[in-house]
Amino acid sequence: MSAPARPALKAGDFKSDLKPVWCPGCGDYHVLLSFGRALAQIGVPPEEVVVISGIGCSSRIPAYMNCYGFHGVHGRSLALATGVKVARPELTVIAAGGDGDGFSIGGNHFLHACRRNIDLTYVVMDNRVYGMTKGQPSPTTEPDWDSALSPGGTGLSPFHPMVIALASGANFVARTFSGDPAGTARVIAEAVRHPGFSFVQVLSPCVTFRPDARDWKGAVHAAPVEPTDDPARAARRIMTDDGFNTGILYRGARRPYPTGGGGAAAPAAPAAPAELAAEFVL
Ligand SMILES: Cc1ncc(C[n+]2csc(CCOP(=O)(O)OP(=O)(O)O)c2C)c(N)n1
Ligand code: SF4
Repeated sequence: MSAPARPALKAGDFKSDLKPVWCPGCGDYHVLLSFGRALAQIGVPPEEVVVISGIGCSSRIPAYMNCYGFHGVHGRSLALATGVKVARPELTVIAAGGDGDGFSIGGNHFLHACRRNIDLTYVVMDNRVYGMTKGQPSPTTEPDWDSALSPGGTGLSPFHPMVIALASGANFVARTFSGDPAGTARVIAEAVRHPGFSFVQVLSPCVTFRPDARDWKGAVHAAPVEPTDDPARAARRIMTDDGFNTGILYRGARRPYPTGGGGAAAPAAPAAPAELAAEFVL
C-alpha cells in the first residue's frame, strides 16, 4: 500500500510557536513570511530545510521558523551553512542575517562563499544599520546618514553587496524589498532552486533606528530589465543602479562546488568520515 499523499505545504507550516520580539513595523516580519511562502512554493518539507544565522535582530529568524535551525555566532552563518551543506548535501540550506553580520564581521566569509559556489542560498536582511546594537552605521549605510552615533555621517562609501557578490563568483544575484512579501518569496524560491551560491539582498527597514527607511517603500522600483547570464552586462547594470532597483539581476551557469549530493553539479562521491579522519592523523 502506498503512503498517503502529503497535503500541499503552506507558509504557516514553516512558522514556529515562538512570537517574534522584533519591533512593531520591522521589515523582518515580512521576510519571515516570505521564507515560509518560498519554501511552501518549492514544496520542500520542514524536516529537509536548515536555516542558519549569525547575530542581530534579523539573525533571530531560525527561532521563528519550523524547520532545522542554528543561531550561530556573529558573522559566521556562512561558515556553518557550508559545513552543513557539505555534510548533508540533500538538505536545503539557507543562511540568513543582517548587513552588519554579513558584510562587516562576516565580510570575508561572504567573499569566499561566493567564490566557492556551494549550493546554498544567502538572504541578507539589509536595513543599512546595526539594529540590535542600537543604530551604529553598517557597511551599507549611506555616507551622509546623520545619527547620534555618527554625527554628520561617516563619510565612507558604502559597500555594494550585489557588485561584490557578482565579482566574487555568486551564481545568482537578486534584490527585493521586504514590503513586497510575494515578490520576495518568488525570488527566494528561485534562489533556492538555482544551483550554486545564490545571494538575495532584501531591503528590510529598521523602523526604530532608521525611521527614514520608511521612505524606501516609495523609492523601490522593479528593475526595468530582464535577468542576464552575462556577468559583464550584470556588472554594467549594477554600477549604474540607485540601490533601490529590485528583481533578479544575474543567473549564472557556473558549476557548483561538488558536495556529494544530487542536483545539477554531477558531484564527486563524498568522503567517508573515516577517510577524512585519516587525512588528519599526525
Ligand atoms: C563578535 C561579536 N562582535 C560584536 C557583537 C555585537 N553585535 C551584535 S549584533 C551586531 C550587529 C547587528 O547588525 P546587523 O547584522 O545589521 O543586524 P540587525 O540587528 O540590523 O538585523 C553586533 C555588532 C557580537 N554579538 N559579537
Ligand atoms: S531594532 Fe530595528 S532591526 Fe531590530 S527589531 Fe527593531 S526595527 Fe527591527
